[in-house]
Amino acid sequence: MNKYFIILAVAGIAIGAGVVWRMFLLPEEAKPFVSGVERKITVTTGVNQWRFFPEVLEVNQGDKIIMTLVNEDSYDHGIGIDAFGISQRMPANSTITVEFVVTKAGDFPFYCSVPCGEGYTEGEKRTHFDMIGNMHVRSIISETQ
Ligand SMILES: [Cu+2]
Repeated sequence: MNKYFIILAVAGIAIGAGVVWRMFLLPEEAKPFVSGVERKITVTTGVNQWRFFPEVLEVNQGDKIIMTLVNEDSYDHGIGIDAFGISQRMPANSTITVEFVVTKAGDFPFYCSVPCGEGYTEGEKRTHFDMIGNMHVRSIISETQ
């Protein structure tokens, strides 16, 4: 038998199994969900704070997040939200917007993705690595809103 036919047949079976898994076997709460609701959120850096404001974000699964990012510092920051494929530079003294849909529920960390130094703010030493936060995505199934 032609080896290319065998390769194609194996690939076809693998893809078919994946489709069956996602359509029929995947638990309901693990399926990506889109609600069609838009939610506007603003995240700022402050000035020489090495902190995101706010550090905890609460959203509902399926919402389209329109996130306004305000960098008030005179140097660049960035925001990374790995769970939703966000890696966005926040240029100095500027406001930008990113949009994404939170298709899955859970707690997802976000962090500064651009090395931005360190310093003292209100007597406390803070660094780039302190710029972390948590995005809590409420499940459409297991939590009430
Ligand atoms: Cu940083």
